[in-house]
Amino acid sequence: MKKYLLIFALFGFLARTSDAHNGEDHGGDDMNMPPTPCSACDHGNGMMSMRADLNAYWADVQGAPFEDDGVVRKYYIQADEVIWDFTPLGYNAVTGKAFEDYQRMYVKRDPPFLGSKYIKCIYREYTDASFTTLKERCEDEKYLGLLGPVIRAEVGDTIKIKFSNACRIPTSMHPHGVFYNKDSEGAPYADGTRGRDKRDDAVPPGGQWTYTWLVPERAGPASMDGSTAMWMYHSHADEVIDILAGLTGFMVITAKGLANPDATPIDVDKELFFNFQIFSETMSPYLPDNVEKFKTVDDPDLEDPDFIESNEIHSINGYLWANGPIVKIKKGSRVRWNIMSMDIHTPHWHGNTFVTDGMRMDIFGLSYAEMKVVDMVPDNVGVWLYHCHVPDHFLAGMITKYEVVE
Ligand SMILES: [Cu+2]
Repeated sequence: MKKYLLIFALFGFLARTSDAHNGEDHGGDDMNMPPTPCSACDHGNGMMSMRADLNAYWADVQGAPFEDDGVVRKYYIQADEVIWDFTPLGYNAVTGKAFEDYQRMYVKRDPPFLGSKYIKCIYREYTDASFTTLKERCEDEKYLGLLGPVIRAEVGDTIKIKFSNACRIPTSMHPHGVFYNKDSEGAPYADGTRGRDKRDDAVPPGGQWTYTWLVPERAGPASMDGSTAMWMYHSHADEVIDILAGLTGFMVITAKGLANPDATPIDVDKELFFNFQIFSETMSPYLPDNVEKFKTVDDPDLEDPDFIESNEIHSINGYLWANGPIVKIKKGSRVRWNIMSMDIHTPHWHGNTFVTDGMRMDIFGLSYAEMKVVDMVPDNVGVWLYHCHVPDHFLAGMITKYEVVE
C-alpha cells in the first residue's frame, strides 16, 4: 500500500511539474526564450517508467497464475470433542501464586461457577485416513494448545485435507487465502451451487469430506511480506458457534523457492503461532452439556451477569495466566510470530521488539479474524511478559510469558 501511495505522490509531483513547463507559470520576461532543456521536461519517459511501476505493482497484486509444479501436501484432520482445561496448572503462573479472588470466578468451581474445564470441538491431526492414531505434537509444539495443526505449503503446491467430523455438531474447514473451488470452501450459503459443491459446506456428525486447496502466488507472500504469508482456517458450518467451540488453526504459505522440503521457510529459525480469543462459553453449542457436566448448583441462572462473565474465557491458545507451555526462543535467532485474533486485542511483548509492515513495534492492534506476521531477532535474554494490553482482558487471564535463552 505504501508503494502505491508513493506512486500516486510521484504522479502528483510530475503533474505539477508538467503544468509549470506548459508556460502558464512562466514570468513575462522569459516568454520569448527557448525552453530550457532539463530532465524533468522528459515527460514521456517519466510516464513510461511510472506505467512500468504501476504494472509491476498490479502484477504483484495479481500474482503469477497457478502452476501445478509443486507437491501434494496431505493432511488427515478430524474435528474431535475434548474436555479442555484452560488452567491445567491450577494457579496463576504469571505471578506464581494462587488465583486472587477476582480471578477465581473464571477458573474455579466456586458455586455457581463452572470452573476451568469445558467441552470443546477442536481440529486434531491424525496419521492416516483411518483416523485411529493421533499425530502427537512434539514438546515444543504443545504451546499450540487448542489450535489445529499448522498446515503448510509452498507456492505451486496443492493441499489436500481428508476431513472427518467426530463432533456432535456439523463442522467444516474454511480456509483463508488459498484458491478453492465451490466444493472446498466449507461454508453454506445461497451461492447458486448444488450437489457435490454443497457437500463441503457442513460435514455432518460422523461424516467426512476431502478439501482441495490450490496454492497460487496470490496465496503466498507479496513484495512487502517476508518469505511467508499466514492464513487462518476455521469451521464455517455455523461460523460463530463453530469458532467458539474451538475450531481454528493456522496455515503458512512459503514463497516459491524459499521452502525446505517440509514447506517451512529456509530463512526462519523458529515460527510461532498464537490466537488471542475470548471463548464466550455461554454462547457455545456445548453450553447445556457443560452446565450438566460441571455445574456447582442445581439450576444455575444462565442469565446472571456474573455467571455470564465467569464464562468469558480470555484465552491465548486455550490457556489463561500462562498455564500453557512457555515458548523458548534463542537470542540472536530469526523468529517469526504469526498472530491472529478472534475479537479485538492488542498483543504486546515485553523485553524485545519486532518489525512488521516495515515498522519497529512491540505492540499492535488486531480486530476480528485479523492476522499479522511479525519478525523478531531477540537480543534480551530472560522471561518476559506477553499479553493483550486491553485492561479487562489481561485482568481476566489473557496474559502469558515467553523466554529468550542464550
Ligand atoms: Cu484482548
